[in-house]
Amino acid sequence: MLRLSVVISVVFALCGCSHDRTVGAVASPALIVKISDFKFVPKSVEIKAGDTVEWDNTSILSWHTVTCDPAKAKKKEDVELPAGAQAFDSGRLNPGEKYRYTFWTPGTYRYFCIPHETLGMLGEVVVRPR
Ligand SMILES: [Cu+2]
Repeated sequence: MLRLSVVISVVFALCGCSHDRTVGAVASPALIVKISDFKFVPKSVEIKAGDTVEWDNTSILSWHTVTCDPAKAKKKEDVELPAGAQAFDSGRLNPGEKYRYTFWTPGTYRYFCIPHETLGMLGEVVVRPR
């Protein structure tokens, strides 16, 4: 059985077929930001307009959020959105859960984690024009 699956994999690799299991129109991420130890890693990332970022909560115990919404920040300076960009919020991300967001408006986005904003759990996405 193992040999058969190896043969099938080789055949698929040789024929160049796409066997992507992604369902629906969710874009694959340009990069991944890990959420661990009450930090976003890397803290600051740079992408191009239309790219998708995935946040991956690799924490064992804590839930977190990816929140870029001035209305939800305790401190104004912890959040920033380019003019015309929509606020967004992942909601509660339990350990092992992921969140994806596609950035269309160029500029600087500064975001935070709702329960840990005061601990300095902050991140930044810089979106360059295409
Ligand atoms: Cu957090």
